Amino acid sequence: MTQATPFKRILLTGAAGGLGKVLRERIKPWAEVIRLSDLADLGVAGEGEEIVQCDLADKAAVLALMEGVDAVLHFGGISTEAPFEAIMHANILGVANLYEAVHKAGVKRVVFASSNHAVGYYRTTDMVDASMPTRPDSMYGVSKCFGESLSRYYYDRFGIETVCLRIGSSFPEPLNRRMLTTYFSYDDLVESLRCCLFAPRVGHTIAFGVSDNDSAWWDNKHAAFLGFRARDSARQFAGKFPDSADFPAADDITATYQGGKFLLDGPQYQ
Ligand code: NAI
Ligand code: 15L
Repeated sequence: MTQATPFKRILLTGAAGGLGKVLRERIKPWAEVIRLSDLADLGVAGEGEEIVQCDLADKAAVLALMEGVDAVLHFGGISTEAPFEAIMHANILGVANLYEAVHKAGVKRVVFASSNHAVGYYRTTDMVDASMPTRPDSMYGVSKCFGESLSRYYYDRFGIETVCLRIGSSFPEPLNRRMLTTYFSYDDLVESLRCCLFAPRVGHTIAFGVSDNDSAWWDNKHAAFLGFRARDSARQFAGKFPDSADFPAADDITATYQGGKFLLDGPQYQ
C-alpha cells in the first residue's frame, strides 16, 4: 500500500543555495510536489518538482509563486552581511512579499530560516532563549528580526503559523572554533524542519537550529513541544580546533560576542 504524501505542494525558496540544494534532495517524501524557487538558475525540474525562477522583491511574481502551495520553507535571501540596499531588497521587501502572498493564497504554515545573528550581540558567556529580546549583530541580523516580527504579526492578525528557526552554522562540518558551539548538521536541520512542518500546532514559535554540541549558547525550552531532538554533535570535529592556551585579546569582539566576525562586517550603509 502506498502511503499518502502529507502535503500537496511545499514551496522551498532559496533552493539554489547551500542549504536549498541539501533540502531539494531530502524533502521530497513530504509532498506530492516540491516547488523550488530562487533568483539563480535551478536546472531542470526532476520528478515531483516544479521550478519557478523569480526575485522575492517582485511582488507580482511572489503572488504567482504561492498559488496552490500548502506550506513554505523560506530559505531565500541574502545570507550574510551585505550593503543595506541589497538586504532591504531580498530580506525585507522579500519577506513582506512572501507573507502577503502566503496570506492571499491561504497557506497555513511557514518555516522561516532566521539566524543566530538575530541575537549575535549576546555574549559568548550568555545562555539565550526565545523569550529574551533580540540583539542583532548586523543589518543582516536586523533583517532576520524583521522577518520574525512580521511573521508574528501575520500570526496574530491572520493565524498563519510560523516557526522562525534561528539557524546556527549549517555546513558539512564546523569551519572554525566558534562553530563547535553553533554547528547544525544537515541531518539535524532536515529533522528539525520535519518537526516544524508536522507538529499539530506551532502558533508563532522561535526555535534555535543547533546540534547537540558540547558547548551551548541557546536554550530551546520554549520550542520543546516541536519534539525535535538533535542527534549530531560538533564533538567529532573538535580535533580540528585543538585546545590552545592563547586566550583572545580582551578587546577581541569576535570572541566576546556570539555573532563572531559578523560584528566586524557592518553596517554597510553608504
Ligand atoms: P545561500 O546564500 O547559499 O542561499 C540563499 C539563496 O537565496 C541563494 O541561492 C540566492 O540566490 C537566493 N536569493 C538571494 N536573494 C534572492 C532574491 N532577492 N530572490 C530570490 N532568491 C534570492 O544561503 P544558505 O546558507 O543556503 O542559507 C539559506 C537561508 O538560511 C538563508 O536565509 C540564511 O540567512 C539562513 N541561514 C543559514 C545559515 C547557515 O549556516 N547556512 C545560518 C543561519 C541562517
Ligand atoms: C548565518 O546566518 C549565515 O547565513 C551563515 O552563512 C553562517 O555565517 C552562520 O550564520 C554562522 O553564524 O556561522
